[in-house]
Amino acid sequence: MHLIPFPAVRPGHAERGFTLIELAIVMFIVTLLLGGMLLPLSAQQDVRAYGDTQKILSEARDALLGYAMANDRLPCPASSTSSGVEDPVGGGTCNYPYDGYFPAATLGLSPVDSQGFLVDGWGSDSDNRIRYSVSTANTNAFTTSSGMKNTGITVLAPDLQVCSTGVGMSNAGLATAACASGTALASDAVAVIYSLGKNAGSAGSGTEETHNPNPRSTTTADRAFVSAAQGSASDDQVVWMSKSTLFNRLVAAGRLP
Ligand SMILES: [Ca+2]
Ligand SMILES: [Ca+2]
Repeated sequence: MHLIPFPAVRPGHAERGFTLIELAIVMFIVTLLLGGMLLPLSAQQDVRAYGDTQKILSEARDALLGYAMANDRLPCPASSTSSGVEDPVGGGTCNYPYDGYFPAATLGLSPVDSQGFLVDGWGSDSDNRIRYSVSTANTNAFTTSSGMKNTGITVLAPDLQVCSTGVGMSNAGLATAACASGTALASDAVAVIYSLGKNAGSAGSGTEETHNPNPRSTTTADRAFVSAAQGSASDDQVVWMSKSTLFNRLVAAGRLP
């Protein structure tokens, strides 16, 4: 009885070379398949990070409303060294009204990084910290204890602006910064909360997002922010608190008028 192994293992046989070619083809196909799978995977991760960030921003806004109802004022933004605590503690005249961070420690919110700052869904780098800005209108009434009640609901005029584009913005970098005509998504916002988005590590290079203060922006912080469509000009994710929402909650809580 003669059993001959198959495929043949005899040196020099033609089928040996053929097997190697087959292996190469299989590896080539596997590489193609993996490549095809990796792209959708990263796209899926982006969708998840974007969604997580939107949820974090929305919860942050709710937490601010809760804080306002309990404390008769909004917290001041945290500074880069205050470990997520408002600066100054106790509110009043905020040290960083337009270019500070969300005071997660003051509000007891998570997820925070090792230094107490609320972070977005894109990572845990210091650039992934959630930004928070608050109106200084009516002599800081919104961040001063009982400031809103003492000023009166009819006099209060929060002045943060959220523009759909930075194009044509007037007085950028000045106290009177304003959206171009027809581009204001809000012109009387009390607070603006935002993430620098996926490009946080190099944030600020997009023509729109340069109007939102971030570590690499050369634009002076001001009261106007840009919430543009997601794209090369901006990937920042921006939410804001409207005057009506805040007043509605404060009246319901018996804090106003
Ligand atoms: Ca960005
Ligand atoms: Ca700005």
